[in-house]
Amino acid sequence: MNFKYPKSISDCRNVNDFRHLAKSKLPAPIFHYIDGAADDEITYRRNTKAYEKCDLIPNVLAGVEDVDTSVEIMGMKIDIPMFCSPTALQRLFHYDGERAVAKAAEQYGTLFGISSLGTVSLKEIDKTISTPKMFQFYCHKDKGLNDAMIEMCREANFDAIALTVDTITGGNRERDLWTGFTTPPKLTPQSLISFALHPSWSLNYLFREQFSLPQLEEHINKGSNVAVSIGDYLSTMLDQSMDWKDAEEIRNKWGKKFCLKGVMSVEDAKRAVDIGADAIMISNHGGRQLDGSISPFEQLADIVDAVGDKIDVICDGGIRRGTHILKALSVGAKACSGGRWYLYALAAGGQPGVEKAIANMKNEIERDMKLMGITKLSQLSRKNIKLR
Ligand code: LAC
Repeated sequence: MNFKYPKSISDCRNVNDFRHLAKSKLPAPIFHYIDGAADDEITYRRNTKAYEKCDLIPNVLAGVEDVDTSVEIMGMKIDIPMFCSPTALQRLFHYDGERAVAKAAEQYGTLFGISSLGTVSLKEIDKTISTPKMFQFYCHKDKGLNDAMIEMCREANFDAIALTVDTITGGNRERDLWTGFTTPPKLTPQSLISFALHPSWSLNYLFREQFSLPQLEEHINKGSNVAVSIGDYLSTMLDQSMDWKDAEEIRNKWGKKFCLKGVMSVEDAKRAVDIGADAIMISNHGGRQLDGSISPFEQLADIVDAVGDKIDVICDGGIRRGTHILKALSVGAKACSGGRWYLYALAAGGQPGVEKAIANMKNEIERDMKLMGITKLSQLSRKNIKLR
C-alpha cells in the first residue's frame, strides 16, 4: 500500500518507501544494480513472499511494558535481531558509503558487514566504529590476495569473517545487461544524460574512492582502466575450485569467529558444523545468484532442526518488516540480516537515511514484540507460528 511517494527520508516509514526515494535519486543503472536479481527474479520475490505463507500466534495479558530486543550471535551481543549484511560498492550509492552504514549500525548497536568489494578501507572502519564488524570474504583464485585479506581483517580488528559460498560464478543479472551497469560506470551519451539528471549523485561518483583492498583495485583495472561488470569480475576472479577443504583452511588461518554465507541445504549446514563454523547465514544472495532457489525462510525449520543446537543460524534476505524477523526467530533463527533494506536508505539519504531505516525496523520489532506478548526474543518458539 502506498498512498503517496515519499519526498524525503522523514516520509519513509518502511523499506518500500526508501526504495521509491532511492529510485528517484539514483541514475537508473545504479538503482537497478541494487534492486535487480537473477534471471526472472522469482527467488528475489519469493524471499519476501515466504513470510506471508505463515502466521504468527500471539499471547496476551503478558505484562509487556519493557521489551528487550537484543540477541547474541557468534558470541557477540547485538541490540536488535537484524543486521547489515555485507554488500558491495556502497560509495557508488552514496558518497559516504560504508562509513555511513557502519556509523548507523553502531548507533543502533547492530553488526556491520563489509564486502570484499567494499569501497572504504577496513582500517578506516576500525577507526570509525567500536561495535561488532564482519568482513565478507570472496575466495579469489589469487591465493596471495586471500591471505592478504585475512591479514587486513586481523590488522583492522575485525570480529568475524563470513565466507560467501553461493557466488562461485556471477549470477545472470539481466537488468545490469540492459542498463550497461559497470564499475566504474562507463561514460556514454546515455549515462551522461543520466548523471546530468542526478547532479548530487554525480558528485558522489566523481569524489568516490574505489575498493577497500588496494589489491582488488589493481586486479579490477589490470592492464587498462576499463570498467568491468560485476558479473564478469565474479566469474573470472573467484576460485571456482573452492571446496570444503578450502573453507576449512580459511577458517583455520583466520582463527576467530567464522561464518558461511549462502548455505541453503541441510547437508551443507551439517558440513559447516563439521568444519567448525560458528554460524551459517541461510542465504541465496538476495535472489541475485541462482534463480529458482528456495527462500531462506522456507529452509529455516529443517536447518534449525538439524544444527540449531550446534551453530548459530541466521536467516538472510527478503526481510521487509519486523514481523518477518519475529517469524524467523519463532522458527529458531538467532538473528536476521539483509542488504537492500538499508541500501535503499543509504541511497535515499546517507547516514541519516540508514539511521531512519534501522529505527523504523527497531520500532516495528518493539511494537510487534508487545503485540506478541513477549518481553525477550528468547521467549519466541514454534508455538508462536503456524507454518503452512
Ligand atoms: C552482488 C555481489 C557483488 O551481489 O555481492 O552484486
